[in-house]
Parts: sequence; C-alpha cells; structure tokens
Amino acid sequence: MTADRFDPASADPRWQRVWDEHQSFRADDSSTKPRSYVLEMFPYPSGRIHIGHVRNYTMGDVLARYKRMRGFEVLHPMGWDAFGMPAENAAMEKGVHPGGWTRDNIANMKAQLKRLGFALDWSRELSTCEPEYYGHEQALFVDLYEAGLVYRKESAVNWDPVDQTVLANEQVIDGRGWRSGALVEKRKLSQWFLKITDFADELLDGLGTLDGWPEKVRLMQENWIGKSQGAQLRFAPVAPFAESIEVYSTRPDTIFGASFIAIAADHPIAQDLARTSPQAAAFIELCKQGGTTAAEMETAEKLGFDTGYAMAHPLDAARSLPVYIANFVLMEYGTGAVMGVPAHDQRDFEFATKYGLPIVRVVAASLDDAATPMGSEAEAGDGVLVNSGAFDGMRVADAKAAIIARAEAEGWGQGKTVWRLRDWGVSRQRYWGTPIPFIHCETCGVVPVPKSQLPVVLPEDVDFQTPGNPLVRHPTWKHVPCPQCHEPALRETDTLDTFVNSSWYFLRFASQPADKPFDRDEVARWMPVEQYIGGIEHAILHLLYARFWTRALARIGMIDVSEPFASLFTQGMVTHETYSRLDPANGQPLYYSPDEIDRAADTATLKADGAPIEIGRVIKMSKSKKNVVDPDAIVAFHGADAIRWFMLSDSPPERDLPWSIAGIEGCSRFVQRLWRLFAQFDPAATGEDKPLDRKRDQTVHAIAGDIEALGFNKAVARIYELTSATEKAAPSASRSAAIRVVLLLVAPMMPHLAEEAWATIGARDGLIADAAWPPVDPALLVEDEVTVAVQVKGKLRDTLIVAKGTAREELERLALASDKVQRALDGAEVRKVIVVPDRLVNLVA
Ligand code: ANZ
Ligand code: ZN
Repeated sequence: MTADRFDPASADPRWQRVWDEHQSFRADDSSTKPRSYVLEMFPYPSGRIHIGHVRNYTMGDVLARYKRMRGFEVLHPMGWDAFGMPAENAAMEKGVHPGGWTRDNIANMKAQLKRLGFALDWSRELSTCEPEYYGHEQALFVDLYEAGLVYRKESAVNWDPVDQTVLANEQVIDGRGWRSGALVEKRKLSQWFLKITDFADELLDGLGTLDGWPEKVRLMQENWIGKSQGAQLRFAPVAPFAESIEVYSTRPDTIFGASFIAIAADHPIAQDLARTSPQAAAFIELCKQGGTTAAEMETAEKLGFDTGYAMAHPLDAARSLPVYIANFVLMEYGTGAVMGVPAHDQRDFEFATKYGLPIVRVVAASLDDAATPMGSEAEAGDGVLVNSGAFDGMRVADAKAAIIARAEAEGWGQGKTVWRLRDWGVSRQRYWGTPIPFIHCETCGVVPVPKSQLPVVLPEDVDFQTPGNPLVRHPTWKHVPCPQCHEPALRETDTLDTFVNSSWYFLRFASQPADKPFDRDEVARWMPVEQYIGGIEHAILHLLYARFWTRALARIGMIDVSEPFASLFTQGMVTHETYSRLDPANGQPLYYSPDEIDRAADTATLKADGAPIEIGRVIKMSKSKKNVVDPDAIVAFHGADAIRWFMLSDSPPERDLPWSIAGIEGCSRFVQRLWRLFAQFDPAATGEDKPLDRKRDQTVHAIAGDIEALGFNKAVARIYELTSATEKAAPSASRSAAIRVVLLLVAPMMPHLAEEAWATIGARDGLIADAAWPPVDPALLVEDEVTVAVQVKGKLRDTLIVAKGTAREELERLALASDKVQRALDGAEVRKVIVVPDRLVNLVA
C-alpha cells in the first residue's frame, strides 16, 4: 500500500478518465447477457446540479453498478429535458439565446455529473432541444395524427394577456398568471390535442399490473383518471321554456331530493340567454374570473343566477325545478349541468341555503328518520331512501339501479360512465419547444409536414424583446409552400408541451437510429425500464403521459410494450434547517446560507457580525430559503464518494434526508477508515476465522437483498457492521477474504475509493467496475451453532453453545458437566432429564 490517506482530489478524476477510456458503462446492444435498464428522471438543464439530483442519481447508480456486478448488461443513460420556459425567461431577462443558455448549462451540469462518478452510458446522451431528437418526435406526432390520435379543437384556454400565452391550469394561481401576475382571461383558441381519453380504461386497468409502483402514486393516477359511474338524466322544460336539460349525476337515487337545476356559464342555454339578458351576460363574465381547478371551484363561494326557466321533475309531476347558471358547474365535466340535491351534496347545500331553495332529505339511516331536521351540512352517507315515493325503504345501491332502470324504460335517461381525464392539450404559444409539424393551407387545410422534410427546425434568429411567440413574428420562418398544392401556406407556430419530450425519451435511450425514432426490436430488448427513479412531483402528469405514449405507440404497432416502467421509486427530499433574521426595514425574514453561519449546539451566529441568528425548521433545500449546499463544493472538499455515501446513509430512501456537516464529515472519515482497512489486506495470511467467514457471507447475501429493494440505508448499516467486525478480527486468511469482500460491497457506492484500493492492493487485475459480486457459500448462511438453555427444576442455570443437531445424550452429558448446574443441583439426585434438541435441557431433581 502506498499512501496512508485516500486522496479523492487525485483519485476521483483519474478513475473517471479510466472509465471513460474503457467505455466501462457503455451498454452493449448485442450482448447475450440478461438485461437491466435502470433510469433516473432526466434533469432540466437549469444550470447546476442540485443536491436532489445527487440523491436521485446516486441511488440509480448504486443499483446500476450492482446489476453490472451481478452479470447484467445494464443500460443506464442520461440526457436533458432541455425545452421549456426558463430558457425563454433567461432570454428575455439576460438577452441570451435560449439555445446558447441551455447548451452552456448542459455542458456545466454534465461536468458536474462526471465529477460524481456516475456509471452512465454517455454515448447515448440526448438533449430534447436538438433537432436529432425533436425531429423524431415530430415524426411520431405525425404518425399519431395519421392514426387518429391527434386532433385540433377550439377550446377555452387560460390566456395570460401580458405573457401572451396559454397557461396550464397549474400555472394559474388565484386567477392570475404565475409569472406575470396578470388577471387570466378565458379565450377560445384552436389547439392541438392528444387523445389520451381513448386510453382512459387501459390506463386505469394498467395500474393494476404495476406491482412495482408505490401504492400512493397508483392512487393519484387513479383519481386523476377519475372514472365515475352514474347516470345521464333528461329534465323536460316547463312552458314557455322549450329546451330540455341533460344532467350527469352519480346519485340518481337522490332524484326526489332535487330542488333546482344548475348549468355551467358556458352551457349553450346560458350563452343563449346572455344574448338577450345583460344581467345574465354580466354574471357569466363574473364566473370567468374565478379559478378553474377543482380545488378552487370547491372553495369559492357558490354563486348563481336565476334564469327564470323551470324544468319538470320526471318522477313527480307536481314539482318544477328552477334553472340557475352557477359558478360551481364546469362545462367540461359530464354534461355541464347538474341536478341540485341540497340535502346530500355540500355544494348544493350551500347554494340552496344562499338562495332559499328547499332542502329535502331523501336518504336516511332508517325510514323513521325521514322527518328528522337537517343539520348544518349535507349528508353524503349510505342508507335507505325516504321521501322518495315508491322507492322508499330501498338501499342506495339498489335505488340507483332501480331509478336508472325506470329512466331507461321511460326514455328520460340512462346509466353513464364519465371520466375526469381530459384530452391532452399540447399546443404552447412559445418558441423553445418542438415545432408542431403541420402547415396551414387555404386550399388543403391542415397538412402534416412530409417526413422527408423533417425535422422542422427552430429558427435561431429570433427576438425576445416583445412578449408573445417569436415564431409568429419571425419574418420568413412560417412562410412555406403547401406540401400538397405547393401554393403559399403557413407553418404552425405552436410548439409542443415539454411533457411530450419526456413521454418517449426512454425509448430513444434504448435505441438511437439516425433515420427513425427507434428500432422496434432494439426497444423490445431493453424495455420496459426495470427501475425508474424520480421525484414524487411527477406522480401524475409525466408518468401518466409516458404511460399514454407507450400505449399509443404500441397501439399503432411501433413497440411491443404497454407499460414503460416496471418499477417506480420516488425518493425523499434532502432537507436542511434555515437561518434567518428579520429585516429591520420591512420586518420580513432575511435568509442566510449555511456557510455564512457559525453553528453551535443550540445556537447560531452570523459569521459577518457574530450576532445571533434564528434557527428555523428543517425543510426541503431551496434557493429562496438559502438552506442549500452546493454539491460541487462538497465534492471538491470531501470527494465524490463521501457525498455519495451520505446520500445513501441514515434515512430510508423514500424519506427526507436531513443534511448535516457532521454527517458529511463522518462519511469522509469512513472513507479513510476503509482505506486503512484495505491497506491491511494480506494475501499471504493463513488461518481460518469461521465466525468472520459466516458474518461476511451473511452480509453479502443481505446487502444484495437490500440493494434490490432499494434499501440503501440498510445496506450501509451492514457495511459498517462488517467493517467493524473485520477491523477487530486477528490476521487470518478469513480476514483478508473479508477485507476483499468489503471492498467489493462498497464498490457500487464508493466507486473511486474502491478502484484505487483494488489497484493498489493488487487484490485482482482489471477494474473493480468490471468485477463480479462476491459469491456466497450457502452453507455459511445457515447458523450452525445454537444456544441451548439448561434448567434445573424449571430455573435457567446455564446456556450451552453447541453445534446444531447435537444428539440428546451429548446435550445431557454437557448439561451435567456444567459447574453452574452442579452447584444448582447441590447434590440432589436427577430424577428425570427432558431434552428439546437445539433448545433446552431440563433437569428434574
Ligand atoms: C346529484 C347529486 C346528489 C350529486 C348527491 C352528488 C351528490 P363525481 O363523483 O366527481 O363524478 N356534477 C356533475 N356534473 C358536474 C359539473 N359539470 N360540474 C360540477 N359538478 C357536477 O361527481 C359527480 C357529481 O358531481 C354529480 O352527481 C353531480 O352532482 C356533480 F347527493 O348529482 B351529483
Ligand atoms: Zn395546399
């Protein structure tokens, strides 16, 4: 052994270069080994790797390296989710080109990832903002269009009048644009849609097959898809009004409790009325200002406008129901109209209370409760029907079926399933995205760009000085001949939602031909991804869209898998306490970063002035709270292996991981401790240490299970134990074998230290990156010694450590030979001996 300290500053880059030169982590498409595809969600190139990336990628890396050691051909790629708003914002704020900004960031972050020593196949690196990627995406989009899975539709959008763009619902906060803060308007625009609703059933059923996914994520997707079973019921008008209204209800059983009909502001009947009634028009305007998310609809005050129209009750000729335009009814769900049942629906309850409409209970615990006064809330529970004519006394479930049957027989309704899931609007009025490959021709209509003319490349010369989409303003880009009639026509200037980019990148990683998006057979050999790892924030949209694209591409015969990710893991966050002081100027907290602070046991002071500073809660690291640590600085100081080890230690991977200086320093010390242990490897040592052999193989076996279950913190704990046991053991061949095994066990986690030790101690030729996982002797996994209790007259007097399966006679002999037993017997005669092999000897005296 040469140096007495492991020096990451020299070793890390040296080994990273060696791996590069050997192309150690390049996945071989023609390999005959079993395959494993390990993937972490690819990053947005914001500029710098943050600690959350380090945790995510370290976990994936340990799994990928482990799988290699187990003899798998591993695909572990990396790329860049490189389109999106931040690049355009940078362009607007700093006057840089989004492309230049993005590519610089990529170069920077790639270097950072390399410094962490991740076992990535960089030969497959892709960046979604390059035509080599998005050109293929355009081809796929045209394929989906030709299969009828892409269409255009006028639709209401959230329009930000300042940024001049459509906003997603999540980008509207309290009715205002998330960036501009401007009041968002509803506008009708022709937009591109993907028919995800065609797959609603499949996507829902498919969740049942995803055993390797967290239950929580499956449930979130299920709710998002939102299958709802109910009935569509038609209410006939009361003259002079002449139009019927169809409502959607999940509770047809409550129809006798209906006391009003409410329609959405966009409902055709409301729109008609607005043409003649300024008051109705004004109310509709008011509705448009509210938020559109379900949560906002739920909490906003329920408001209505009485149209003066009335509808007949289909089962009670004596009653008529007033029709309101109401702000809590969505045009996009069901039929855009509801029957209001105040006694059993909270929104309807609030509405009826406000407008003085009848509240009639029609479901109760028993028939006797029919007339009990209502409380201050709607009653959503199960029970039997009351106040419901011939249906009184029926259970809710039976009544639903009976009333649907009645409606069907009489022709005023039928059972119906509706879905919360909407088709996916993918049009964005932005520059930095995949151009939608279509051309608008006055004669031919909307014409796809022929594949021979793909990619449709983004123009580089664009200006960001004015808000809105630079593609619209560009002097020449959009002017092209129509591919069909060759007359002058216009390119589509919308670009695709960036979620499209991340909906198929895993296929392109698996196969990258130049002339098509991917090769079907190559994809079949790698897919599905065996383990996908990423943040819980992607539980719904990204993961649902990726599942949808996979199914859509399978449906049109381009691939053979239907679910992209066999297993999914969502890792916890890295957290840190915050440091702040109130700004005397405005009373707002001013935050300080950990390196501006001197932290004592329970106090902290600001280095700059030595005065105390408030220690805040331990929360997710975020720039705004300044409670961040820069991975680069840690790597520069402690080396890549220490930060990798920290990311795996202590917390279960799905939980939050609190960052601490003491923690990273401890990791750093452990790196050196291992280095000293490895230095004691002595190939010439002789002698056997059976307990150490057993501990060694049991640890190897257990850690394999831990890593496969992503229980990295457990694996770490076991490595600490085996390390201590090995350190304490006297020199022997067993000890050297244990040292060698510790080295192999830490190789996926601390790959630089492992390579350095592997090379210096001459344990084996070649790279440890190519070494096999240590084999275990199954015989050593079973405990071969047992502890047998020895009782005298029912009291425990001694224990014997004996070989498993020791014969009864031998156990009896050993028990009687014990000094403690003889003392307990105190000369008494043993009358009977009861032996339970491997467990107990009881001497009856
Ligand atoms: C009468 C009723 C009585 C309802 C009752 C509920 C409880 P889910 O389960 O989410 O599908 N609804 C229908 N269309 C609507 C729309 N466009 N905007 C707002 N609300 C709408 O919810 C279905 C229920 O939500 C429907 O069943 C309807 O109210 C309401 F005790 O009808 B229900
Ligand atoms: Zn044409």
